[in-house]
Amino acid sequence: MNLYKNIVILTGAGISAESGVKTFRDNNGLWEEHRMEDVATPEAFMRDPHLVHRFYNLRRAQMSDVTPNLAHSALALLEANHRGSVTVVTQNVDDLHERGGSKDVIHMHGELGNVRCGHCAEVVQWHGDCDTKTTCPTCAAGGAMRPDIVWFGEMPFHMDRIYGLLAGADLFVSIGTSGTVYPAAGFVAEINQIGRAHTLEINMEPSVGASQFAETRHGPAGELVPVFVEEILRD
Ligand code: BV8
Repeated sequence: MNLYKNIVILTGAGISAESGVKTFRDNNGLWEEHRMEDVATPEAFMRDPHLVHRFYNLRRAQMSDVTPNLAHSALALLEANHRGSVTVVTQNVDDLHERGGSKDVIHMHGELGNVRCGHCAEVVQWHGDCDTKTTCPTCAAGGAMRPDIVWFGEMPFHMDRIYGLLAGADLFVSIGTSGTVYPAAGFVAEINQIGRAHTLEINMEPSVGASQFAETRHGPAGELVPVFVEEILRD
């Protein structure tokens, strides 16, 4: 009889690192080349839309060069075989969870594969470059398209659904996140407040919030996540 019914898994850039996707804060991370304020805020987009479009166009183009790793496929295996529910809440904007086979994925910080019209708010799938000349396929407004990404100071997506999932979880696992960005970094405190779930952190090194987890395992996600999944499915 499996111990856990409702499993919520939070992931961050660290789960995509072994696929070759740069993380944000590791030594050669994304922010090293750019100050966060220069590329991931609405003010930055107003100030220099070309720089911001270039930053996201580069990352969107990189998506076709990377493939899911063993951690992504292990989470898909868990979702397919676990008798209860398994939901991935990701801070990542890549599509590696979906390409790894996960079905129930919530992108709280948006997706590189979508752009949004600042004029009519339509969200469209986008795989090429987007720039200040791109017109909206829905309302034909020119120069109003932006990455459908949650920037600093903007409200993350699907928060009601996420807090509902946290309230019903009996296992909360955080994988590959430094625990520096809110509200995601606050989910473990939310879970501990409710007091029903076991909490596990799987990360290369202790995150900022490591002490809030009942259990921590440190090392590469590609190694540790398959072991964790195997344990859960064996129960
Ligand atoms: C909000 C999209 C409220 C962009 C991202 C002052 C001013 C303004 C805001 C704030 C402020 N103080 C606090 C805030 C809130 C702010 C915030 O938290 N700031 C931080 C910096 C203090 N948060 C926000 O602004 C959020 N919105 O609060 O709105 C609100 C309320 C009402 C009305 C309106 C608004 C929005 C935050 C979202 C920002 N967007 N991403 C993009 O991707 O380009 S955040 C960005 O950081 C990514 O999404 C990323 O996922 C996220 C967190 O980073 P991590 O994923 O953790 O990545 P990181 O590199 O840090 O860590 C990787 C980890 O993996 C490391 O620990 C490493 O050891 C590990 N690792 C590496 N390799 C491996 C590994 N682990 C395992 N295996 C490996 N192989």
